[in-house]
Amino acid sequence: MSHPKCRKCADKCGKGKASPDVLAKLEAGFEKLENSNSTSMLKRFLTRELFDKLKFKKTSFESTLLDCIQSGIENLDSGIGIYAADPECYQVFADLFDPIIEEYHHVSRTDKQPATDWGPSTTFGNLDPKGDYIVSTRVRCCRTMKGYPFNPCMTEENYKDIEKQMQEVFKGLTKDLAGTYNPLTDMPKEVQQRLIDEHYLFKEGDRFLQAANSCRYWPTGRGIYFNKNKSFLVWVGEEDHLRIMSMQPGGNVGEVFKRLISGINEIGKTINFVSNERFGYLTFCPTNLGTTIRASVHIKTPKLGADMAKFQELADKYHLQIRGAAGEHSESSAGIYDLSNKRRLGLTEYQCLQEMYDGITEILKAEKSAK
Ligand code: ADP
Ligand code: DAR
Repeated sequence: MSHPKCRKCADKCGKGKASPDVLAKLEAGFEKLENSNSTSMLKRFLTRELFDKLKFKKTSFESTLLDCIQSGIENLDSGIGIYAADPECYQVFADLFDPIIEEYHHVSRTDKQPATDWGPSTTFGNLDPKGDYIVSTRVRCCRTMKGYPFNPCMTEENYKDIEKQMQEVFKGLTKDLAGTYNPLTDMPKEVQQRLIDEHYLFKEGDRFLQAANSCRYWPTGRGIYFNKNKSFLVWVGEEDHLRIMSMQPGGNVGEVFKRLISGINEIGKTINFVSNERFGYLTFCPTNLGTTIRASVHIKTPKLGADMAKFQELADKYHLQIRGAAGEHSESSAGIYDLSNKRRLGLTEYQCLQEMYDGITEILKAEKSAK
């Protein structure tokens, strides 16, 4: 089956097998990786035997192993080092993706992702009613639109199609979700930078995404939707086709979660999201599979931050990830940290929120009792 919309098919680069040019790049990349001291999961799991088994394969979108591992070859300091170039990659290159997914998400080969379950969002209240510690709360999901590959294999038309479909969907959002779509193509640089600095908008592709061929045709087909008070937002065309998020100042997790559920359900009435029974909602990066939920707080924990080894130990105990307040690959500033659930595959949406909620509750106790 070929996908006329897909770049690779349009290039007609051959049926079902990687081209000699791709094979040469793969061999050179594998040798570079093999001779490096990279500690990425790609390096650890891609043996020569597995490489030889996978290097000729292509998906029906014409994605190759190179499309998946090029970022990990370019960036030897990657943690993971691999992305799915299209949704089929999780099957075609399963021998490489499976062990990485199982180790990262602590799931087994036979596990199946539970059905979507948002639970009673009224369970979650305000973690910090006085506002002494939690600066803001955000819950985000990633979604893939059926029929399209991911970034490395997308055509300029694909980006435009997805953006056009979403602009129609956004017009139908009402009440608390009503707002405007803001394409990056029309956005003055200073407005873009301010939205990034205020934590609403994604940064321009980092080196990992650049090397994964995720930034071609930029900024075509990229943009951000937000409602009147920027508490419901949708990123279009960044790392995933869609990043859907709800956020607000303070620690009212229940309000943030309820708004996300309402937004996702509204968008889901029109857009077919890609999912399967093993991995739930499929995403470009395997670290985001399953519920795709990252529920985070920006929290002032200067005392815990004074001993990062101990702070990390506490975060690990509650399956929390510590990031800087400017997002991934950023450092904390002024004792404010981004704390979020680490697990998103193998549990329900409700359980992800419960895990974050319970973990942050313990973190607050520890910060309050720290000397
Ligand atoms: P993602 O959450 O989609 O993986 P990042 O971690 O890069 O993406 O965060 C994207 C943006 O969202 C960054 O500007 C980051 O500061 C902001 N952000 C994440 N969590 C929160 C939060 N709880 N409150 C405010 N901004 C947040
Ligand atoms: N470059 C990837 C990042 C993995 C997780 N972050 C994402 N998906 N934004 C790595 O292998 O480090």
